Amino acid sequence: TFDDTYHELMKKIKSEGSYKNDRTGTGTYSLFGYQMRFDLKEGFPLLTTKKVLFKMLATELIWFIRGDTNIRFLLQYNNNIWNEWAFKNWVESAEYEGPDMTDFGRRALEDESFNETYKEEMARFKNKILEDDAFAEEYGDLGNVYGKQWRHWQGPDGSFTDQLKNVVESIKKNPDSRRHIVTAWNPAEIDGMALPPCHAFFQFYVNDGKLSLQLYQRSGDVFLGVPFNIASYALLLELVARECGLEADEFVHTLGDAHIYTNHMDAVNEQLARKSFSPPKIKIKGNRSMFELEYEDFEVIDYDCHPYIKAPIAV
Ligand code: DHF
Ligand code: TMP
Repeated sequence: TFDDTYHELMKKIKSEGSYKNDRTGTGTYSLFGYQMRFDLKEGFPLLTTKKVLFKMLATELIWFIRGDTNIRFLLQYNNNIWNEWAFKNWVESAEYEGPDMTDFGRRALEDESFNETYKEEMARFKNKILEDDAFAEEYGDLGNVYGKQWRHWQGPDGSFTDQLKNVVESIKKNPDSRRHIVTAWNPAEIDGMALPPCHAFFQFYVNDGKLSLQLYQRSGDVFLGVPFNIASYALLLELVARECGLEADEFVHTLGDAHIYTNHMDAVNEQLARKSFSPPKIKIKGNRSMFELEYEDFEVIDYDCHPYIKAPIAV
């Protein structure tokens, strides 16, 4: 099952991963180079050994497809997955005058009274993003991240390339092409990003009326990020297949640095002890194009899963 494929990766990191320090100061167990294959003809790969919040990854994918890079859209769906990275820009700006938020991610875990102050500041920040247009424009934007690169890649002459529209057109017109590629990794713009793209590069492949997608992810937080990434790219593959009149075939997920954060180990063991259910199915309702889809157009059917497992995110 899809869960087994994912559990194999967690087990391999546990048994063969080396301890490695990382940018966030948390520490990880890590290995380099790993590939998983998910056959979408067997169902939709939303993991069942813990609850994965479909609404969060679906609204994030719609946000990418819209070419949006401002967290205001996500907050309107009560989606908080990108807050910390926008908040970081705000508290490090000259305009911020509140309590010191240096290293807030780690301090919030270690110091209960700081955690209270942090939660208040974060709540204030979120309200301001939702209510103050000028503030949102300045501090809600994550910079030249996924949405910008997928839809408005800027070339040296200033002109824009819509990689996503182009790839859909090339799949329709020239299915056998070996150049069906979208890249979010734009070396010249890495500096202007809240976080350099983790899911950096993907390619489509057409064979016998069926469409596959392979993703290269340079860095994978295997417990928190990767379950989202699997479901998100499987959903993208379903959308592009539907747009092109093809059947969705395989999602191939290639990882560079695949790691488990040291403070996720208990959560990982809890999940590994669970038995999987059969995977759910995904339904895309109506006939709106993938470029106009809304969250309400998606329906996950028969999602039986074990309870949610909470784990801290490394910032
Ligand atoms: N940093 C790190 N260290 N790991 C990540 O996975 C990550 N992902 C980012 C940005 N920075 C990151 C963007 N994607 C969550 C999932 C995906 C994601 C960001 C956050 C997350 O926290 N998921 C939780 C709960 C979500 C919620 O309660 O809203 C989960 O349990 O899946
Ligand atoms: P890095 O830029 O130092 O690699 O840190 C990024 C962290 O976020 C790393 O743990 C990988 C994780 N991540 C994912 O796993 N999936 C994602 O979609 C994103 C945005 C980040």
